[in-house]
Order: sequence, then structure tokens, then C-alpha cells
Amino acid sequence: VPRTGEVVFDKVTFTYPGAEQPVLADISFTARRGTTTAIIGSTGAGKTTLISLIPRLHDATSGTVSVGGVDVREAQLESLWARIGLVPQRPYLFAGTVGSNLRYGREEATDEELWDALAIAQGEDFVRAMPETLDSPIAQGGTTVSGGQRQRLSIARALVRQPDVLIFDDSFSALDTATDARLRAALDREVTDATVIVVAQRVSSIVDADQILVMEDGRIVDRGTHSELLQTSPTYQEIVST
Ligand code: DGT
Ligand code: MG
Repeated sequence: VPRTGEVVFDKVTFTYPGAEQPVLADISFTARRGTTTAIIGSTGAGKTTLISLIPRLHDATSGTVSVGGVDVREAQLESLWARIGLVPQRPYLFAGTVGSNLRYGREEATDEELWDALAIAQGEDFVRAMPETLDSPIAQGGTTVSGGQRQRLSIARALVRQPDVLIFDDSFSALDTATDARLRAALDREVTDATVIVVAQRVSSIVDADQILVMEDGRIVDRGTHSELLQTSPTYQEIVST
């Protein structure tokens, strides 16, 4: 059975060093290749902490996290990171050019590959409109581009790396709903092999997900598809109605 990119959490608990209370408790789920798993829940529920265990930004306090059938604690970090594209909640850009920012993580990418990634990330038009396109300068901290543009460059950067596991941490929040919808449609069409994990605030960003995990206080309280959760989950209904 090919398990490329499959992400499995098995009874994972996590407590930040020095903290008293666990931030994650008894987290178990499987995210399969070619599917989208969405994680939704109120602020502080533990969504960012959960995804940070996949590239080992933190290690689980108990339980196991595995990628492609291998416990992340036994994987070689460099090869683990090469397979994961994480778009962080606060995207960062370096002083340099649009192109050098997109190539971060895969220096050998061709211009054509950068444009393909930008097309999916809905960043093609604004980069083409820049005076020097891919060679346009980016100031330190990315202050020369808007928040939504920064988010799209950060998404394109993850796509350029062609990872097995693609993780978006609230990456669509600075986009208007039409751009958000176009981006998700492009991802669905073009990124068919990856395991996609989407942390979202807006329910509209995740209605099509194969499975939705509803988090509350560090636990997965409900799971299912959008239509299932509308029937079964009071927490989800509450999120939908706000
Ligand atoms: P968001 O992004 O506002 O929707 O919230 P989440 O769901 O991403 O929450 P998360 O994982 O950032 O935080 C969960 C809890 O963990 C929250 O009580 C804050 C706490 N926490 C987050 N980062 C750290 C950290 O670096 N150290 C400690 N001690 N606690 C942290
Ligand atoms: Mg977060």
C-alpha cells in the first residue's frame, strides 16, 4: 500500500515546555494522499500547534505523528522537510526579489515553475503587473506588497516545492471570497497527489473538504464532511452561524 504523504496522528498529546495544561489531548486522525483535511475551531483551540507537530517544529509529548508511514521522530529532518510545504499563519518574505522568495526551499525551480505556482496561488496577475515581474524587489518583511499578496506569494512558495504534504494555516483569510474560491478551485484541479491540510476560519473555505475536524480546547470534538457536521455537530453549527 503506497502511503506517500499520508499523515497519521495516533493518540497525540502535547504540552508546551513549562506549561501546566496540555494544549492538545488525544488527537487521532488520518489525512490521506489526494484528499483535503480541514481543521476548524475557535482561536486558541490548538490548530497551529497541531500542524506544527508534522514538520517537528515541536514533538508530541505522547502518541505518534507519522508521515508516509514513518514516525516523524525517526525520519531524517531534511528529508521530512523536503516533503512538507507549510504556509504559516503569518507569512514571511525576505529582502530580495519575488523570484528569490518563491525559490526559497527549491533553488533550482525554473521561471516557468514559478509562474505555474503563481497561477494556482492567484498571484500571476499582480506579479506580471510589477515593473520587473519575478525580478521585482521585495523589501525586508515584504512591506512592498499587501497582506493578501504576501499570502499568495507564500502559498506559491509552498507549491514550488511540490511537497507530498501541503499545509495551509489560515492562509486564505486575507483573500476576498472570490479569490479564495478561485484559489481553491485551482488547487483542486492542479494539486491532485498531495495530502492537503487546511486550517480555516471561514467555513466557506472548507465546505468541499473530504473530512473536517472540529477542534475545541485542544480536542477534536467532532469530525465529518460539511453536510454531516451540519446535522450532527452543535459546535460546527455555531461556527457556521457566526
Ligand atoms: P488561532 O490561530 O488564533 O485561531 O488559534 P490556534 O487554534 O491556532 O491556537 P494555537 O495552537 O496557536 O494555541 C493553542 C494554545 O496554546 C493557546 O492557549 C496558546 C498556547 N500557545 C501557543 N503557542 C504557544 C507557545 O509557543 N508557548 C506556550 N506556552 N503556549 C503557546
Ligand atoms: Mg493558529
